[in-house]
Amino acid sequence: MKSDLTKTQIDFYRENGYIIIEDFLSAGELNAFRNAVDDSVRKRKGNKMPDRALVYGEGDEKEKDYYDKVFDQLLNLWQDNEVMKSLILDEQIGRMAAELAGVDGIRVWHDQALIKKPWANPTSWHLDTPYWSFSDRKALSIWIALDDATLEYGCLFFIPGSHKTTTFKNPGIGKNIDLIFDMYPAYKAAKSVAAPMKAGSCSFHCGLTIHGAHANMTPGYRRAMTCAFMPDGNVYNGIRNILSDEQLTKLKIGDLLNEDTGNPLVYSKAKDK
Ligand SMILES: O=C(O)CCC(=O)C(=O)O
Repeated sequence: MKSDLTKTQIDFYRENGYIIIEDFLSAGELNAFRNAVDDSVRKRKGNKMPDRALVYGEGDEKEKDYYDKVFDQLLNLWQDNEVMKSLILDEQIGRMAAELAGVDGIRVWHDQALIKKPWANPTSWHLDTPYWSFSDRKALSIWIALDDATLEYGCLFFIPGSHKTTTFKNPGIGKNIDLIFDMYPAYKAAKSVAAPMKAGSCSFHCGLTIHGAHANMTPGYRRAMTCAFMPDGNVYNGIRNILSDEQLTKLKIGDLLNEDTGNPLVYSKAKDK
């Protein structure tokens, strides 16, 4: 795993709200994580969450036919797949996320396998952080390409610098790819950047960077493994997202989200000395 970041890479991330790291995984790691995702797909039998029959994303049900064809989405593979656990809880990735964000400690919020099947719909422009149960401008995700994610297969796109001005208000993610510009008309004229990646490469993006992905214009698969990271010390903001019924009954707005079972601290600068 190519886990060392240069100052130039960190500066690029802070300025643009994303960074691409080519050849992040070794061939052996790529093969192992690819197989692990396929294994989870088989075992989950369509369940998105490891511990409950939950369909993630409230809007999905209404327009199931369309959203089912954006991607297959499995969450928290680290909780029921040992190989994925080794990836998601890897301290090296945690350190990269913390260094890019500029924080001393980072927790896993949730992981996701995002699989664009043959001829999948595009992923409309959206923000991530407004969906999460905490509000932190520094929260971010890693996105690892497990297949070649080219322009044809549904690569990511970013609007560089957008993370500096977007807010925690949720513009949603609609069938129309441009819905976000109703809330952010200033970005309607912005230049987007494609992020094609070879299998094994990865990107990090800030949860407030406007991003989306192309349709899959091929009969092949575009598998990606992602993980959202929450800077340590964040508090509950009242949004449910992945929280369980049990957590919801206990949590009050303003409570620390520091349960190691659900949101493990994967990197702490204090322990890294
Ligand atoms: O993989 C995709 O199509 C979209 C990914 C995404 O939006 C994310 O990882 O935040």
